[in-house]
Amino acid sequence: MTEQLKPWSREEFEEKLREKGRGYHIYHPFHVMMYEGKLTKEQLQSWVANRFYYQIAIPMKDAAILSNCPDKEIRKEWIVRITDHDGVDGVDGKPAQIGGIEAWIQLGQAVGLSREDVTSLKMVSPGVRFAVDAYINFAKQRSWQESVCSSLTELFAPHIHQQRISSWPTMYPWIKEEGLSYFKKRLTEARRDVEQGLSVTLDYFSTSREMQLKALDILQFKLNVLWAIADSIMLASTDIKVEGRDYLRQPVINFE
Ligand code: AHQ
Repeated sequence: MTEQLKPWSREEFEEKLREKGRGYHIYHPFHVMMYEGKLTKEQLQSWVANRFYYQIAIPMKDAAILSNCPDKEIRKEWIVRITDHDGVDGVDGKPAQIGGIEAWIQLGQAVGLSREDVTSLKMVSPGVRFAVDAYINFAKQRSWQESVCSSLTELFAPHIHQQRISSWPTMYPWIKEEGLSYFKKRLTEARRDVEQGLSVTLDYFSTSREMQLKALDILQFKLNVLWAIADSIMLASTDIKVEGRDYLRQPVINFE
């Protein structure tokens, strides 16, 4: 049926992509509680430790996209996403660049975790692993254009990074200021990333209404990945009381 419909104009298509922002994880109750200063120190620590699993996945996801992309010009632009996260060692007198993964570990230390608490992945919940692995596998198995499209949740990322930069010093004054450097770093990187991602998506998927609807479904898949990550972190870091009974989030099982 959709094949008879004309494709949306480039502007309309971009608007439809941006309208998907209504499902962005900034509206997830866990992130709303974070913004409102309602998270405990333990919940913030759990979020940082769990989200580390997503952060270390990004370069692998981007390398999967590169491995599927035959276009040298696209690869020359996309590859910077890997060094943004892995960093660059100082060579020939050039200064080293700290990457996002190291900055995230410093965020962990700023919220009171040890480097080992974060890098050991011992605090990462099964649901977070499942959602992040689904994102990496998507990038490995789908076309590079579809995986580029899935990265477009970053259309909405500067807003959530700015929220943290603006609210944490007031809401969580115990967090060391340097912990925010990751979010400040991403503000510019995300805006640059999205320019390329949007251009590829608007070009590749605008051949038909059916393809444009497919792009919206791909973006929804990634929105679901981010939402599922927040769901899992919220469950792993919140004491559950149901009908007056406390359910420990880490069940204490005494094997007699
Ligand atoms: O720190 C984030 C990041 O580096 C990326 C890369 C991009 C992608 O390729 O999917 N998405 C993304 C995101 C990052 N941070 C998330 C957050 O809430 O801190 C948001 C997330 C995104 O919007 O996709």
